[in-house]
Amino acid sequence: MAKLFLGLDLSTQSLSAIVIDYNSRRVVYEHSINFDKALAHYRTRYGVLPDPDPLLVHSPPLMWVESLDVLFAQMKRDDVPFCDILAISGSGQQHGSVYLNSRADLALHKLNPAKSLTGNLRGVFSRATSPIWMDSSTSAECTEIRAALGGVKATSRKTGSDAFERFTGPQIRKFYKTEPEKYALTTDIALVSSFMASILAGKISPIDHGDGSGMNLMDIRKKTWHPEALKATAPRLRGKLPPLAASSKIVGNISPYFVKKYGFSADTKVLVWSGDNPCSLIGVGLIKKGMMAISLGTSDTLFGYLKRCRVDERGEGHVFVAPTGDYMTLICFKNGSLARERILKQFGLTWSDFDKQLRATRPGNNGGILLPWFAPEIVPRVARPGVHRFDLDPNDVAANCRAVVEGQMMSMRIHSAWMKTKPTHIYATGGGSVNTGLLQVMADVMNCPVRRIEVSKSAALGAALRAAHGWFLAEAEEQAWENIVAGFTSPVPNSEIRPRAAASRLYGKLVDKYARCEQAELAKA
Ligand code: XUL
Repeated sequence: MAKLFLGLDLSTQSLSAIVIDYNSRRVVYEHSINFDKALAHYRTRYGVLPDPDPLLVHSPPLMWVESLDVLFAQMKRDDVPFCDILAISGSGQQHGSVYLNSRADLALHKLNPAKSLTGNLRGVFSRATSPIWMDSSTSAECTEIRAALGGVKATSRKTGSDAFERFTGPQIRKFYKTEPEKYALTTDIALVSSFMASILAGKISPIDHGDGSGMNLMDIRKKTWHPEALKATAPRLRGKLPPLAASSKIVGNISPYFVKKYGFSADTKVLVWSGDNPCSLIGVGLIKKGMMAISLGTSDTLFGYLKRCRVDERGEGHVFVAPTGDYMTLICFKNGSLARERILKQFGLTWSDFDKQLRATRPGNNGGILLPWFAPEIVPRVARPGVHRFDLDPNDVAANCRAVVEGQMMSMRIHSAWMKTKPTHIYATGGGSVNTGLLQVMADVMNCPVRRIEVSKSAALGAALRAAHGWFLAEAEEQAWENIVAGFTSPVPNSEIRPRAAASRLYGKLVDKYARCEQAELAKA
């Protein structure tokens, strides 16, 4: 007998669904709705509203509402057995916020299946557009909040992260400052995640601790709203925020709207949604101390499980509550593939040439160092781009290929040292992880075995696994997280790359040189 759980993922560009059968450990259905294509009438590009100001990045929340009807209609056509789904949870792009007026609560309770979701919810917004994680227009508000909370170190200690432009608190503060009348008309502020859960459950949903950690508003240790942070952000804010809840919290049974329209069972449980990064942590299977993943994309992201709450007092890395109730970290390096591709282009190489050049050079690159800040960097914070070479000939093709990768990996090692957790394994994902030369440098620099995993849709899978976990918990049949993820998340067979002792020893010294070069350039800036 199958045990079906639905995981949804509302990302920047699409809404995706994964249905898993927990008993057979299989993904039995997957589908994605692309906003630009399927909902072209909202005129988004890559899921966001074009704006002449590059700092302003908003999306229309009504588009997200409509995408749910479009997705479920397709799933119905595909004969997904909605009536057998036991529980649903979801993953939302983190930090984005939705502003609701006094009509929202009633409209959610009374969703009318004779109308579409947009027909039901068109009038519930006090702000027509939602700032999302790509928005970086709130530098002034970050400075104000950081100052009110006592500086970078204090802000990180209190909320898990320094104040960041895309985080929800600074975004709310800007809304309050620039549109005070609309702020006053706002009765409820939701995250993308809690907004979608509210529609499914037909009532305002709590914000889960994981996504709540990305707001600069939650006390990262107590997992409650932080009174000082609320005060530093905007007046009367507490009354506009929902309660916070653990990631296993059931919001309620699914709204009758979905029962009548699509044939869900009235008993289907809706769990709180979480952010895409906490969901991906589970989707990739990082549930134990020492488990870390590095995703090699346009930007490189290091994320990992933390048993205890420990924050980065330099304010570069983020700490979020993990779905397990423990913690996770996320450190984003902007110059990932972006930097590797720039070297590739500069020397007219293909990826296979790049790999050959890496193999033709020796670990340590004879002391040659490259700081790969082709674009402004997030970690470490570098506002003005610049590529800096030390003991490195800018025309030496092979040495530059090695230097960009070694530089990136050494930077990851240096800027994740605050976690004080030596990884037992690193799981490499993302486009760049097919390059084994690159993974060897990663293993040698981090002095840790690297395994490759394929994780398309890791956030939706993580959401489905969270739904399973929460459902079993509510049935008083709690399952250990190891059981929950077993069979759904596993490395690519024979993909393990082990660190080489001599190379690791050499990097142990070279990181000090890299750190000195970095410090020297940061001091100049
Ligand atoms: C994390 C972040 C992004 C978004 C969208 O801090 O901004 O990863 O969650 O994916």
